[in-house]
Amino acid sequence: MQFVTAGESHGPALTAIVSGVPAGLRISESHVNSDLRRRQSGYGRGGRQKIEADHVEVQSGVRFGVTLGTPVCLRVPNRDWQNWTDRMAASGSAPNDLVREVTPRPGHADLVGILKNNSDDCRNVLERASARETAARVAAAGIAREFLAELGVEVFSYVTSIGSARYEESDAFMRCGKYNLADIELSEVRCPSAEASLKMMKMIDVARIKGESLGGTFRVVATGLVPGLGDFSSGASRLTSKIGAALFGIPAIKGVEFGMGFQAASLEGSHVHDPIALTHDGFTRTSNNAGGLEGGMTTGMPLVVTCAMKPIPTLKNPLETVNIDTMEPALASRERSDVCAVPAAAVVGEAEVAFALAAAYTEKFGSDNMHDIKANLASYMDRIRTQSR
Ligand code: EPS
Repeated sequence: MQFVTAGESHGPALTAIVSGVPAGLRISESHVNSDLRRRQSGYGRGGRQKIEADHVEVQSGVRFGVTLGTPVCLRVPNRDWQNWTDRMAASGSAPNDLVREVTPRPGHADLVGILKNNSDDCRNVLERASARETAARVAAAGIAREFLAELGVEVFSYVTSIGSARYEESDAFMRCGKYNLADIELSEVRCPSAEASLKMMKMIDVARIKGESLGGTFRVVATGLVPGLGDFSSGASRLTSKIGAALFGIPAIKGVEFGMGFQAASLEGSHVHDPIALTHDGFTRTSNNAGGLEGGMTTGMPLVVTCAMKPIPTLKNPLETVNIDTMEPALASRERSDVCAVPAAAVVGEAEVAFALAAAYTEKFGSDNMHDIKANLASYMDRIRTQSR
């Protein structure tokens, strides 16, 4: 299963084409729309989210709510397009009063993008570099999530810090698979602790008053996985590489840790590796410091990945830059922006992980149709049960 997206932040729409989708998978537009809504929400979002009400239009690959095994094309219209029709027109020439973006924002793709593409207008870069594009990824991953749900896999996320406000968890890698999802969804910052949520929201309030922006960390968790997804035989085929690459593809993600991550580097081996035990259900682990991956393959324990997001580059009190017309020092563009988008990024993280997992399932169990995939999965699980007896 693969996807590609197209579309600019203030163009008519974002589009995703998902290929390799098995036939016979039930798709609910309302499930996809609910993920799109979750991506738009979160304390600290800016004015743009008051304009948009993201929803998906299924353009191909689905008939009577069931996939045909053909490419699925999804469209998410941009409501803001109506305010940009002349400035973002696909044909004709630029309006006489067009204001080019000439003060690149430090931290955004603006400067390096225009140098790379030989452009005199940062808008030619920022429109696509904008995290608005992640709406299309979330839509695409809606297909992956329906597929995973049929195979008993659930993917969710929660926020562990915003700025210096942290949610202190004990035994996170074992416990996080058991969180009450309603607690996370009801928190305005997607944090399961009401107390930590308040601290994070206060942090965002202070940043807003100061004209600052904030980053943070979030975890993505997947439960119900079978052991052996991914591969150990080459670097690129390791699921760790694939999930890592997918998560680093989200704008502003600066770090990805699997399980214990960086902490493992400072501990002795016996405090890191997860002991193997045998139960009536087969092999298990008595801890999950590896975060559900060993040798680039799923262990069958919950997959736990933590991501670090940097603060959003667009600042109300902007940093210094250089005007690319005059080459004089200037202040960076002050576009409308979010103060903090960590809760939204967590939902995008879910999407990336869901897609990587769905691709791993189709790689292992086939991708023609749901009936055969389920039969292949059942036979694999039978064989594993026999092997662990
Ligand atoms: C973004 C700038 C803002 C954000 C946008 C990402 O958009 P605008 O410039 O239209 O105010 O709101 O994110 C989204 C629109 C979204 O849906 O997530 C940027 O520069 O990256």
